[in-house]
Order: sequence, then structure tokens, then C-alpha cells
Amino acid sequence: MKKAFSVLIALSMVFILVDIAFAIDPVPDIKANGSDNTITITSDDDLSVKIKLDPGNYSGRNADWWVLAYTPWEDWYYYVYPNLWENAGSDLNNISFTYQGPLFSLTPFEVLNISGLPIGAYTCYFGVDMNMNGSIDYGQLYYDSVEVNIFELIENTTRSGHIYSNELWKGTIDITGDVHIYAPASVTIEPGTTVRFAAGADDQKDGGNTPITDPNNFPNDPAIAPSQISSIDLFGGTLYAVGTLDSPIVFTSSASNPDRGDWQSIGYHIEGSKLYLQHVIIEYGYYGVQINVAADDSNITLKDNIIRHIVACGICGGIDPNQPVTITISGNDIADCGHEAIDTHSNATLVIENNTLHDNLWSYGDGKAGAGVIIDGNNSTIRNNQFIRNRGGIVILSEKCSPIIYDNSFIDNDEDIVCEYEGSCPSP
Ligand SMILES: [Ca+2]
Ligand SMILES: [Ca+2]
Ligand SMILES: [Ca+2]
Repeated sequence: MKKAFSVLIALSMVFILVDIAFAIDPVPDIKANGSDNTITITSDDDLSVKIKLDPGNYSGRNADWWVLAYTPWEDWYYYVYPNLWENAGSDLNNISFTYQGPLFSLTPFEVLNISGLPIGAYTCYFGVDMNMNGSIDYGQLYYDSVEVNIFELIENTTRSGHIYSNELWKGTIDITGDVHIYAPASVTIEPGTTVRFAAGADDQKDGGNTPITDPNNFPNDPAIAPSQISSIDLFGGTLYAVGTLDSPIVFTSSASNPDRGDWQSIGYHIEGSKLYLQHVIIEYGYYGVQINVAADDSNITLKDNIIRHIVACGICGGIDPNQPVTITISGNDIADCGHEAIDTHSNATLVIENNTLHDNLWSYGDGKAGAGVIIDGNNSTIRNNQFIRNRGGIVILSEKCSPIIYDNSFIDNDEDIVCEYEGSCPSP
């Protein structure tokens, strides 16, 4: 009897082990307008959320089913089959299950079809947990999620001042004064959009954080107070400007005869802000892009852009020497900057690669400026770039640094690598 019992236990262990070895987990899937990835829509657009379940080999096993949504105002909503959505407030413990019963193969089933939702970021979840007790058992939970970003459409109009909620820019946007983007707002700009800064004007009369000129070194630069010109500045929010090769996004001057310094810059002012610039053209600013606080590649993308006709630096990295900036600058074409295409201050350890930095000569006649890259006491990596027709290709200001420089090409620069100190200088 005892032996038979042992055999029984052994056998059941085998079955359990086989079951574990061949267990195929349930795969819940949730999609927003057919997409698994984050979607960006305006309030007026329709939103359809559908769920689907592949039960794996858990078919027929009882489970709690959950469909939830988390809103920009930090409330949880839960869906009760077949057609009810309930608000659970901010406490996840107040939610109820969507459905209870055995898992089965569920073909796409619509749980939400709505328009006119308030602006902001929503996350929708679909999950099943294998303990059918009416509460979420995280140890036995299988789930999927999708994000929905709802924006206000801003099309062919003017913008100025503070932005606190999501906007989608399209057409021609006229900037009449400094625009500050605060968390959690995102400004997304559609490919093909032109952002025009009112030349020499700023109805916000705001200054920005950086001095507009460097009068000691560039006495002949135009002395325009920042309050007189406009910028787009990130104060915790997100600027997502990703155009395409055929349909770039243009940041330019409103003037019919535009000039360098008609507007200020795109500025990164609070750590954790997000800046994505790809396939954009930035022209006629005093600066192009200014990185004023700590940032890395998870915060900033600067790729495949054209930056030109700038008073000072095209990309100014690490303006605050106490704040580390470790970003990659790649694939950009930067030309006609009065000081330099890319400025790297002492705490900016950048990777500068695959850029074309050319014709940076112009300097209001003071004879000092016109570099591809300035290295001001840091260990940036500079590789696979083309330096063409600059006054200096790479200018190293101090020997207290070890930039890593290789595989660049230098064509028709006055000097390829300039070291403004006594001692050995890297060869091109
Ligand atoms: Ca999905
Ligand atoms: Ca449960
Ligand atoms: Ca200003």
C-alpha cells in the first residue's frame, strides 16, 4: 500500500514536471487602433481598443480577466464585460475584474470605442491571472499594455508662452515669443511642418538662462538681449520633432530677408526633459541647440539634421561645467556658424560621429571664430566626420583633456587641428 502510494506520488510528480516543461503561457494582447506601439492622436480622433487572447496550454483553466486603463489624471478605470467602464479612483485596490471563467482563444474583441478623451497619456492593460478569486495575483499574472497619447491639434496658428499639456503641431506655426514646455507636456511636430520665429521679437520678453554673447572673445557679435528674441525651451517636457528625409521639419526666421540671430535657440534647461531632433533644419538662430544641464542619449537625440546660418554655436554642449553631458551627435550637416559647429565644454563627453561640418568661417570680422568642433577640456570622441572649409577643423583649447580623434577627413580647412596651448597636438 505504502509502495503504491509512493509510485502514485512519483507519477504525479512526473506529470507536474511534464506539465511545467511543456507549459505554454497564455499570451494576452491589447492594441490601440490596431497598434501595439504607442499611438499619438488628437481628441477628435476615434480610439478603438481591442483585446485578444492565446490561452497557450492553459485553455479551460479558470482565471480572473482584467482590462484596465490608467489616465493622465491618475485614476484607474476598469472594464466590466460586456460594455461597462467604471472609475476606481486613484487606488488600484478599488478595481474589479472584467470577467471570471476559463481561458479560451479570444479573437480581437473591442473593449473601448471613443473620441473626445481629455489630452494626455493613457495606458491600457489586458491581463489574466490564474487564481480566480477576484483580486489580482501578480505571481500568476500574464498581461500586455499599450499607450495612447492624446494631443491638442495646433495647426497653422501662433504659439507663445508656457505649455503644460500635449500638443501636435502641423502646417506653419508662428512663434511670437518664448515657448516653455513643462512636464508632462509633449509637443510633437509632424514632418513637413515649418516653425517660424518672429524675427527679432519676443512677446514674452523672457531671457533664457544663457548669456547671449561672449563679449570677451567675440566683441563683434550682435549684442541682442535674449529678451528681444524667441526660443523654444524645455523645462521638463518633451519636444519630439522627427521629420523625414523628404519632409523635414524646419525651424526658421519669419523675415523675408532672414539673418543669423533672428531668434535665439532650442534650449534644454531641466534634467530629464526629452529632446528628439531628427531630419530637421534649424537656421538663422543665435544658437542652434543649447544643452544647459546634464543629459545623455536617453534624453536627447540629435541625428541627421541640418543646422546653418547661426551667430554662435550650432550645437552647444555642456554649457554648465558642473553638469555632465554625454550625448551622441551623428549624421548632421552643420554649416555657417560664427563660433563653431559643435562646442563641447569641460563636462561634455560627447560622441561626435558621421557629421559633415563645413564652411564655419563667418565671425563678424573679429578673426577668432570658425571651427568645426571646439574641445574645451573634455574627452569627447570625434570619429568619421568630414571637416570641410572651416577656419579650424578641430580646435583644442586646453591640454587638460584627451579627446579621441580618428577616421575623420579634412578638406580645405585653414588648419585641420589647432591646439591653443603649448605642447603636443594630435595629428589629423
Ligand atoms: Ca499588444
Ligand atoms: Ca486572482
Ligand atoms: Ca527670449
